[in-house]
Amino acid sequence: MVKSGKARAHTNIALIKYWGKADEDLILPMNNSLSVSLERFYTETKVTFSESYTEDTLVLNGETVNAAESKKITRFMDMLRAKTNTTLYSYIESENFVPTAAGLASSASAYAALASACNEALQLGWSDKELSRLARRGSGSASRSIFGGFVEWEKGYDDTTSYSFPIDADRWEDDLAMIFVVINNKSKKVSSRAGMSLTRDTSRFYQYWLDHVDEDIAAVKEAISRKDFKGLGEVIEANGLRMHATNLGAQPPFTYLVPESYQAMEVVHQCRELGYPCYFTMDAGPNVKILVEKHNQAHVIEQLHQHFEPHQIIASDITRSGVEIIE
Ligand code: 2P0
Repeated sequence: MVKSGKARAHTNIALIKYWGKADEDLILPMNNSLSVSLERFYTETKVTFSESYTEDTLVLNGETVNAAESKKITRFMDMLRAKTNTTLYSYIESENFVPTAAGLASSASAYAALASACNEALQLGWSDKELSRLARRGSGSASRSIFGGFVEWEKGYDDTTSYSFPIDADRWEDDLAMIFVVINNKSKKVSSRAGMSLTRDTSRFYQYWLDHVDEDIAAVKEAISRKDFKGLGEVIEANGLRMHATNLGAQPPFTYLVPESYQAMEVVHQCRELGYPCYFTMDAGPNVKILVEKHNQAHVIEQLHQHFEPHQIIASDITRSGVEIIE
């Protein structure tokens, strides 16, 4: 018996960050987070289950993956088998459509696509809400990549109550874009998993982070409901910087940002002075992502070109499409 399914999921960038787990095994976060899904960056994954397989195999961009990544996948597939009473092993073919220069983490789109492909292959009939819970077990941010547009991940308190859902923005997403300034795509020294764990456990600033994140979520939702770009931008920029500040308070302290990251932030400030509103956010790496209204996108890119090489600058629309079955 052979069963297969193929799905596509877009990656997402958090505007209000997920930083720290309440449960490492279930991947329950310490706080709610909120993201936008990106048109240009996605993963397509085909999963095949067969009685003839004796283990799970992952082929990523045409190459069989290393033991560490394969261990994460096996753990995810073991969890799925337990949940669905399946005994079949899988052959997973995954392709990342992310410009290689972008150096973007793809675990969000990867586990969202895998969850959906498994749903199709095993004919589980799970809803998007159930898929969001399932994807979360692979990587926290993957719970948000089940949906398009603005998405909130409700932290919940157990496996059932922690999942993401879309936020109605009356198609405001169509007017917005995100510009990536790719500083470098080398592997990071501190993985996001290790970084958020160290910070949660040791940072003197972590409680402050937790105390203020709910008000940021509320302010962002209020800004979305009014299509208030300045209101949205000011909150997301402050939230991103505050996440990075928690890392400086960890023991030992660490940072993902490098001098070129600050240079890109400075260009964002200059753009605002020139009358092109735009706001930055950074994740577990040095790259800077800039949220902009589409009608100002070309102006901001022109300013960035004065400091960065053309190949370092990649723009993407925001997609309102969630995960989809493609075969
Ligand atoms: C986010 N990041 O909200 C935050 C902001 C990075 C910085 O989610 O351990 O790959 O697999 O749950 O989802 C990156 O962490 O971590 C991340 P795990 P994940 O997008």
